[in-house]
Amino acid sequence: MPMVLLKCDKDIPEREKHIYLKAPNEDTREFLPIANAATIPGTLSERGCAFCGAKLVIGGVLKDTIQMIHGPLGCAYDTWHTKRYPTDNGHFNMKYVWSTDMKESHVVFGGEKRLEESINEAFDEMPEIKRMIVYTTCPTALIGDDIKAVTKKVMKERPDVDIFTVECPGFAGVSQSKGHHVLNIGWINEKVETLEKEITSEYTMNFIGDFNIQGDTQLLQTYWDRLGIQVVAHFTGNGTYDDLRCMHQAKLNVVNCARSSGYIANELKKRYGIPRLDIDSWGFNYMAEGIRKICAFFGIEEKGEALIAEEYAKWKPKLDWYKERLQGKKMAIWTGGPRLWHWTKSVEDDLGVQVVAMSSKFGHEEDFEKVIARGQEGTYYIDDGNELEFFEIIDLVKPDVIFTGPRVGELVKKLHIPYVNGHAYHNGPYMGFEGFVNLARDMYNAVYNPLRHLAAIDIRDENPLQMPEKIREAA
Ligand code: CFM
Repeated sequence: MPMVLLKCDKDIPEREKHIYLKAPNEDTREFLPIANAATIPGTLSERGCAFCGAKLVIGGVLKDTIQMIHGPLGCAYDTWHTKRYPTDNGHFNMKYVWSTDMKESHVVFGGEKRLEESINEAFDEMPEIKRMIVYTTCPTALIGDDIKAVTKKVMKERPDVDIFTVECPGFAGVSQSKGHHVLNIGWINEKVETLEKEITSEYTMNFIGDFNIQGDTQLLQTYWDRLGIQVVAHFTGNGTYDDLRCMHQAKLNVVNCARSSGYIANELKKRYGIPRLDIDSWGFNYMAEGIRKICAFFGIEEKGEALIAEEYAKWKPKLDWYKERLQGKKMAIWTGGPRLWHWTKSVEDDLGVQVVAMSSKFGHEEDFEKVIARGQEGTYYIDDGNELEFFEIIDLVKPDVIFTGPRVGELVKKLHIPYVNGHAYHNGPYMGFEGFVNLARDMYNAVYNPLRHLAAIDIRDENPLQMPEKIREAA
């Protein structure tokens, strides 16, 4: 049976439709796991909320924008500082968090006044910052606070500021994926083409769906600079609010994360005729392929080849050192969705690593189409996996390393299986050529770290004087 009912799911048999085990000679299109559907009751879902998808993933990355969360304090705190997206202006986005700190009285009597005060207070506190995004949350959406009216009033009173509103409360969709969509569409409807910037190159593009995790964007920017390509806007890694208002000026949209940001690329194509080019930025083969496609579009193939040759000369020997040592290791990937299909083939081709289980928190069917096409036979493909399922899958496939978030990561550590932070990275960036060597290094350090063997020794049962020998044995 291609769809799998795990033992731990015997009381929620509907989960069978969400777990696929790829077998030889199958038409995999017939067996796509159900995805982007409401979590089944009884499942301890790992998903985030729709508000989080808009704020933590996309809006909150911007380097020059106040993020005003209109709601109780927790909505702001819990979508702040859990991802590492640095900026080249001193990490403004990671230093501060803003909230209207709604209390019961505001819920009863309305929170618009409170919001207006908070917006003004934030701008007064930070006179150098002139841009803001205001988000609704579950309580403020439920009581019907009109955040657009409030921001309009403030913008009238403060002509030098610009404010964007995102009305995407946590309950608006089945996962954070909904928040991506709402922000994408809101931005193109309200902000694109409200500003023009200076164009300095005949080659211009938007780089879409890359959030500068530990410097990804900044690393790739060195390639675009060397190729003479002007990036009009980064959506949204190390990006600015005003650059994103100029997205209509680019000649090409290059999309890395299609899941979170494909929507705006499609709209830019529809409304402005700007073509969309999807690339993978993780892995040597993929990165080289991406650079080749971009350069072919602009007719600068030779420049592209020179850059690839330089990067290979510098980084490929290092990659191969790790490949020799990682070859044949088994890996699991439990992240949001796209990284499954970005990574499964790149670690296989570039490092000889086999991906044996993948779980997506919020990927859609098209993400599963891609990952199953690129992934191996004998591998599990899971939608919205839960902890009990993870434990059972670990017993079935015995991975050497798991790329996942800290929450599940801390859990698998207790089973003495190493994890690498698949969301915010251990020591990134991971994109580009240099980045993939970093990924390989983190994987190597995780797999060969003797500490995890040590963790299996119960020191209460051991004579501490014999420990050094035990340690050597274990390692
Ligand atoms: Fe795109 Fe992302 Fe991802 Fe994502 Fe995410 Fe992320 Fe992810 Mo964590 S935008 S979909 S909502 S690549 S935060 S930077 S790592 S789950 S696979």
